[in-house]
Amino acid sequence: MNKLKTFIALFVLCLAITASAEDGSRLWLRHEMPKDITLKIDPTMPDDDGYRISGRTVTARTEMGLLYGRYALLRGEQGESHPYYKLRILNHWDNIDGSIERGYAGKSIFWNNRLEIDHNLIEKYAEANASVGINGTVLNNVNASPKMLTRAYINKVKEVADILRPWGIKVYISVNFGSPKALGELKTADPLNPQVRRWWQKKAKEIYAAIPDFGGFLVKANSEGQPGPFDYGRTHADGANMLADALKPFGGIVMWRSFVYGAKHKGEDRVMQAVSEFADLDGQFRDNVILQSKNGPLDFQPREPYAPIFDQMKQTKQMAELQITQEYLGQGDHLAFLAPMWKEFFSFVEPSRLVGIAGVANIGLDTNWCGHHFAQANWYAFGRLAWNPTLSSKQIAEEWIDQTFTDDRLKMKDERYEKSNHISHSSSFISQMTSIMLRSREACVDYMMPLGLHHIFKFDHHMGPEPDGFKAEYPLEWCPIYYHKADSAGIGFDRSSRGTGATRQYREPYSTLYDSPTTCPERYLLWFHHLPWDYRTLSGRTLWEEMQYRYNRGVNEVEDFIRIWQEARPYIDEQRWQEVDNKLQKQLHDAQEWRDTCLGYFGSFAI
Ligand code: GCV
Repeated sequence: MNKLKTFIALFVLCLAITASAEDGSRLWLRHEMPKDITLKIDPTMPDDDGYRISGRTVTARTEMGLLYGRYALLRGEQGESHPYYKLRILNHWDNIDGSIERGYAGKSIFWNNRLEIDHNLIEKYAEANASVGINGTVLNNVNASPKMLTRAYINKVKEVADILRPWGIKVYISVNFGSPKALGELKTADPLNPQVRRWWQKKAKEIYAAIPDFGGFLVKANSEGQPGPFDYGRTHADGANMLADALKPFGGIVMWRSFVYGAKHKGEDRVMQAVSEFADLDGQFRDNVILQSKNGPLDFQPREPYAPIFDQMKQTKQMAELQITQEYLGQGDHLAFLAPMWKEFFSFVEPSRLVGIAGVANIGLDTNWCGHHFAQANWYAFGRLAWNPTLSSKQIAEEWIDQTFTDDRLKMKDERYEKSNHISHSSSFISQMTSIMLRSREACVDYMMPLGLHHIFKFDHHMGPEPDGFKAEYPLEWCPIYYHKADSAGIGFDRSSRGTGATRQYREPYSTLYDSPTTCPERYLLWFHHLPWDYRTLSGRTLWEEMQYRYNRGVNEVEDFIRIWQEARPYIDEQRWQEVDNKLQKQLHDAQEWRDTCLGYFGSFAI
């Protein structure tokens, strides 16, 4: 059976990679399929879906390993490779009406009001995921509709699961903790109530009857208005364990999110609230519960220090949640390659502390899947790092560019390109594109949040700057002024032991390092400290001068990206060149807006 499934997957792979090179919907999957590949099963290999490639021979213990190895061969790999994490999962924030929370590439590929699934499209999606080793997907938003647990939706989840299965991808769903009550079936959703427990057990049975390899639930509880165990005076552990018990007989897991603020610890520094809510519960979760936390303690800012909850939960299984969709990084308009950001996270949180990785997807119905051609690179990078977090950003960028922009025709051009001295004697097209990608996230940081300033974003949609943002009707933690605290004395959020004490949530040496402005890395300076405008930075410039320098540097970088892109024009098909160029022009306009708005506003205090 497995053999048949993989055969089907490989057959579809052959069809897919012969698709037209100019097809706007294509992803990085475009190599010519080598004709003479040999596939071998070796039961003595380690017990996972890894592979070994020697010349044109792919060897693996499992059929999935052969499929993964095949794609690896296509991208030029040789040698042996094994997945670092068992759980490599996309989280779709797709609503059942087809809209996508923080989605910038059109509507959902899974959901629409007609409850129709486009099998071809889902098949392509599956192939793209399998090609980079992604093996799980949560099909709906963490702000979950209770309807997801009704028969009609379970049937649709089954339909998707059947398409994804041959590609080694399990389906999961986000559940609304209040479902038994919200669906009108019970009067309560109290996790310790026996009827509620039975309701979830029955629901799990119903789901597994339809989807025997169903993965489990993702839960956002008592966060941003979602129901949860606090509503009944219970803890996160009570809530998560109740669901875990229901899934356990079938092998399912619960991914319980730690993204909480404004509930039990309302009023405390927002970045501290997750640790305050969860630290005491360490050791109380079932073994099929995984605590899923965002990489930073706030909310997917272009740069955050790592979230200290990863230090604090020593006996609880943990997953990192990365955001592939660029909610705070220019959305569908800015070129921002995120591998360097995720690598930065892994430099603080040992990959071995985690049992899996989740990525909030950036995929939608747009012809190019992700809104911006270069945003596909973040989907690709997520998969590659979930498979192997030790890969370098450079390697991932080069692989993606090579597979996405260069076919034989373009490679021929590329040789000409090198000779033509358009960019420089020694640089090839790939290295110039890699350079843009590797510099792009840092450029965003410079023009959006230099020196650790954060959450200066416009309300609600989080695109563009609003440094004077304050609205009495919103929670204070949504207001930019809460974060930068600019006044005539200085700027920044004092989270040192003299301020909110957030630095104390970190392990050593970071706790001590972050606590003093003289040892705190400058990239986090205003995240942890409130400093006077004439504070001397490492460059010798005052804080105010350094801010100006960095905002300008960010804008200059985008200008340089445009220059390089202009020179690359002859070597990229016109449609994609033009589409990316339009986006870069918009990015430049936005970067200038960030610089001018922020310097204008902060200057009114500094000067
Ligand atoms: C899914 C931020 C986003 C919300 C998102 C939330 C979360 O607040 O702006 O859109 O909701 O994070 O991760 O739950």
